[in-house]
Amino acid sequence: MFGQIQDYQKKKNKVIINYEQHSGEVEFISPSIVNFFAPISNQRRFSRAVEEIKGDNISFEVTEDVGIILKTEQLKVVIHDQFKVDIYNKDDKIISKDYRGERKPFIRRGKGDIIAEEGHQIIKGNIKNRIEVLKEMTGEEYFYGLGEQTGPLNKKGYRYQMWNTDDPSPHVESFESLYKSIPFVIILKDGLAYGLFFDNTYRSYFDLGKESSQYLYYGVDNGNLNYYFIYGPSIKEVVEKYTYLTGRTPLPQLWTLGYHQSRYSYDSENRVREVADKLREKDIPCDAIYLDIDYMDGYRVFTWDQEKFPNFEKLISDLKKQGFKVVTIVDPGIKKDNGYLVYDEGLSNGYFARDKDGIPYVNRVWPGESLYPDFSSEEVRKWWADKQNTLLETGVAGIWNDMNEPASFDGPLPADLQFENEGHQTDHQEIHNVYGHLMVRASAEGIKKYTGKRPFVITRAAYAGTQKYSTVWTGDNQSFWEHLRMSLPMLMNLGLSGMAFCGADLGGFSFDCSGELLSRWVQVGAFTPLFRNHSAAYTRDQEPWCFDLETERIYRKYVKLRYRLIPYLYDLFWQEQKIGLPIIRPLVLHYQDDENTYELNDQFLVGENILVAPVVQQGQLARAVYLPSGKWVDYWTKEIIEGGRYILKKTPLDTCPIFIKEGSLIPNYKVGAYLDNKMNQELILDLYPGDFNYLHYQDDGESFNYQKGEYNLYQFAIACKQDLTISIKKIHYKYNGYKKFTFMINNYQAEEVLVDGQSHFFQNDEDRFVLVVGPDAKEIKISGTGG
Ligand code: MIG
Repeated sequence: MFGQIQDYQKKKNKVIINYEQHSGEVEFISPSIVNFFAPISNQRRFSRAVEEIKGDNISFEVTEDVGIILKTEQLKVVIHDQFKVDIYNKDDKIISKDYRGERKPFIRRGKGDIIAEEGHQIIKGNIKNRIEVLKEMTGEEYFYGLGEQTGPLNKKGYRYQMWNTDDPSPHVESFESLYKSIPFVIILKDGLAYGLFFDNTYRSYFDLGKESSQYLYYGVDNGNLNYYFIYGPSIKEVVEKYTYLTGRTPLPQLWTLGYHQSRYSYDSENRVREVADKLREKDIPCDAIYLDIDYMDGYRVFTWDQEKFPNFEKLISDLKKQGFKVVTIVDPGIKKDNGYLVYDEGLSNGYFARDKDGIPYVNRVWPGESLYPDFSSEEVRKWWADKQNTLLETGVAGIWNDMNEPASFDGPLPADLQFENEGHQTDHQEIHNVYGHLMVRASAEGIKKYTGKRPFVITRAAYAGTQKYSTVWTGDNQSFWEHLRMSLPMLMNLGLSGMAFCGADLGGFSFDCSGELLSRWVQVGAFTPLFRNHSAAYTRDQEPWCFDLETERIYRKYVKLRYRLIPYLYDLFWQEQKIGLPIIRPLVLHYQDDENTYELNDQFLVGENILVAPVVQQGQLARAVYLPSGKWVDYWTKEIIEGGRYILKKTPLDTCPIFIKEGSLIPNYKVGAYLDNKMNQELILDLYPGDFNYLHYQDDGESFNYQKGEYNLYQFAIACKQDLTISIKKIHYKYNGYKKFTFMINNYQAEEVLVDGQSHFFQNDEDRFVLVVGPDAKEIKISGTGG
């Protein structure tokens, strides 16, 4: 396609290579991130994912040998004819090599036509695309990321398609696409990791060994060749650098980390009040209740049904008094209906996508005949941001954007549907995968503008970089054990793909949940960043009290565990917005040298310190748990266990195996009915002795004042020989801080405690001791036994 190298020029961080047929650009974003670009469809460089890169000067050498050799302090990139590239690390080890041979698909034998007639799926041969990138594979690679996909953690042997898809049938491993498109893969080989991010919004294909064992394949039909090679060598660094490019989830409001109760639909004021009262009566902490499509007046977005919700504002303010936030669904489809304000405004201003003849395009979704706002236009996004206020001014606290793949009932949107695209008109093929991304960008901007608070948006469709605007959920799963099991690798890979704030419908959306399934699901949900029970119309009620007393008890236990852990989760979000690491993580992220962790599908870490090994099979009363090397403490029994091996754990229905890494401090809050940061005057420190530092972050949990410095940062330095020393330092102190600290020190019995030199009261319990100190304590010296 490119031909032979003619000549090249160096320009700042870039080298432009002129080939016989095209030109290619190689640009260093940092010493370990390199972008490869070639204008194929047009000359314009434009990204929906990468909004700004700092453009620091990167120093690199250019020499010529068998190819053009570019060398930074981290990488050696060798560019050849045909724009083939080979990349070495600084030790001159080959990391990635373009494949030069012919495509050699595995042989597929069979009488295709007859099988197809019977209704079986036939796997088509290799796809040919206009733009193709093939990289050599040796068979020793592990693949992670790729956003929200079915199948296991390691994507080796799978093929995926980037095309946002709403398919309500049960998600299974043969699905090549779901609702989100994140064209980013992390490759781990010989203990070294790198990422490939193909920033092109057109329908694209990733084949990671399904077609052949000799190469991986990326293909796309349109747009430009535009991809980033991101060297780690740790997975952590790959994720950090990928999110440096595409952005990070900003600090959320604290309440969004609480428990959320949803249903398709709580469709009247009475029903909503009933659910709210029940949550309080049953002592199940909860921060948010969702209104699904039936709250609207005939599915007209930015309206509500006056009969079923005659006192909408009063409902919301009453719920507020009970400590609930309300999140309302808003779909993109605008009902075609003269006299309906949103439709009239959209039509008269030309805000809807048009067909190739310039006529506003109509398809069908919930409201019947509907039109699609063109979110690729800044003006439309501004209008949409302003529309949010219709709901926000009533007290609604968050916006749920669904159906934004975009979905349609009368066949797919035509390929030649026209979009404004910031003045560079284009068609549906380019916009499809970013339609939801652009919609939630507008929603988030509206919430920020009208509430002044950190926006909470939840979306089904997404593209690379959507994490800047919205949290995501994984769409219409089912109440299957299989889907509980699958949600773990799916959420872990979403996290590695930048979507730190993610969750699956707890209990399953479609189909009927059972008490046992719900009990196991809440044991997972309690740790997923988004913690929301949601279920479909016509399925049996799925609120925690609709099964039996045992289910209700287990549910309460894990929701309360979640509420205890809130400050730990919030600390993870505070770190995340600086480095981009997800909240729930596959073990390989922290134990990259331990091959036992490479394919752990049913265990995860919460941050670095909590390991969760949930039960995801019906009736399973024991399970194997892999503990990486080091010491781990069983969260329930406080037993200390030597890692680097598998152990067997009993798992009665109310027990989810949880382990805390020795040398951890897990900050806790007292559990209340809901989260109110102003009430959190006491921090409880669940301490597992060791030698380490822990940083704890505190702010008002809702506003942007932290950006003006109104927050606290505490450093806890723990040293444990025989004696235990805890030093508390206020590294930054500009917010109304805690009134006391309660330390719960596990597996340690104290004999004497000195706080800043004064002898201090403490209390030994069975396997730990408890100590309460004032807000200004600086140094705690403990002599005793344990640790
Ligand atoms: O199924 O708004 O994924 O969460 O409850 C049709 C109704 C449309 C799909 C979403 C689901 C939501 C439902 N929606």
